[in-house]
Amino acid sequence: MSLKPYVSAGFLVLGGLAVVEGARLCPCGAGSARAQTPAVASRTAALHIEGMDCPACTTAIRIALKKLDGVQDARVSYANKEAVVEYAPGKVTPQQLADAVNQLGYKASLPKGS
Ligand SMILES: [Cu+2]
Repeated sequence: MSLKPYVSAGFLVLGGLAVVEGARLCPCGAGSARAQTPAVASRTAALHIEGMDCPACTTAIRIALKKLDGVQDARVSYANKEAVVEYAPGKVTPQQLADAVNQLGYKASLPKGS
């Protein structure tokens, strides 16, 4: 396994937080799918994401999003440069979703008015 230069970036920013998984380790080809959990009250947010290099980057992003408390489902499209996230309002905010993606080294933006 080879470490790319940008892998270290995630460690510097986070200080005391134990979010080592935040480093951008694209599992290109090695991602494992997770079972989807049934949603209760949920809202959907669409994030625009720049910086995905290959389709497997979607796996890294999806896993990071689904780790967040309150995220019920996340679908990431490489072709559309978009993540569609089902989340529980009150537990997590769209901005926190974008922040999680940004911590991986991508650039997420929220649609205006969301
Ligand atoms: Cu990739």
